[in-house]
Amino acid sequence: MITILAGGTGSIKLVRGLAALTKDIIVISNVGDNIWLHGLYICPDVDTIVYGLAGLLDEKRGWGVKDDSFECLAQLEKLGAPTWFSLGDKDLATHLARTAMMNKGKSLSEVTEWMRRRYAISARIIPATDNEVATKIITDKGKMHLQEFWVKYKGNLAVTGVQYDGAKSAKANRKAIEAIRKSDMVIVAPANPVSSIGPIVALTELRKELAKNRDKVVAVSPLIGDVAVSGPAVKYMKALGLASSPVGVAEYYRDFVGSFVIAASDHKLTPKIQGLGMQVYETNITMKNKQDEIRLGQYLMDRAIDN
Ligand code: FO1
Repeated sequence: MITILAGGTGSIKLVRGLAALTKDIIVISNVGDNIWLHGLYICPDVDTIVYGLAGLLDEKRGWGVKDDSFECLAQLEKLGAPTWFSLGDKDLATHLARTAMMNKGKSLSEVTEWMRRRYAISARIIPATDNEVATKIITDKGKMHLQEFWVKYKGNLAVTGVQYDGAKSAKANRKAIEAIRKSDMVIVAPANPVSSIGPIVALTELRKELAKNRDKVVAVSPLIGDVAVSGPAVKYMKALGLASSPVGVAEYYRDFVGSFVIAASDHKLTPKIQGLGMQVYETNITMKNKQDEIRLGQYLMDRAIDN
């Protein structure tokens, strides 16, 4: 069994590669991006994983449903409602159904489990916690939700810090803890370390469980050289005083990751990462198509057998 810690756009490719190779995979999903808008609970990273595995994802954008329309959004605009966050008509079905079920007392895990069954997805998808955790970005314009910073302000503000509101008191999902304990290998997807993996490992019990199982935790670098595979990873890392390189990511993960996979082109960084007590693997980590996703998935599964 393989467990993978995942965000959204940067993670789905590897999740899909692994899912093509085995049914025995559990995804622990970030919930720090979740936001309430128009009275609806939006869970971008959970939804990207669900849509990606169901074959519904808009691959170009990396989020939302493919071939979606935005009629509802246009109507909201006419009503003067905030429309900076583009919710597609098909995507809205997810948020409507989820919010209605949660209003009747279902947890986010229960709703996600129901959804993956409706879409006949064999991988299990577990939100890291059923409590609300919100990633907040501290900027020169004040503290704001990650979605506000990234979508409303297009990431064009100076960042001085990142906080995970609610994480201290949030309870890690029991099934996520069990998955870490029972898996042959735990993979940290090539996701934004601060905004996708950060909110997951900010959950005290979950981080402790990972640290206990450090030897079987393998992270794939989200950076090649000093360039992020997707999104604003470098901006957040700089704000936290981390080096914007795979070494900076490895330092951030050092207490709970035992092996680190980097691009072969970053070979010169290997000794530094080994110096953090990690095994280092060098390979091609770029995923441009389905073959790439499966190639990297297979590479990681082979490492699980090696261990
Ligand atoms: N990202 C954008 O850049 N602009 C949007 O309008 C936008 C809408 C949106 C709607 C649903 C959804 O699930 C994701 C959406 N995203 C949008 C992506 C999202 O902001 C982030 O990229 C993720 O939260 C990061 O993982």
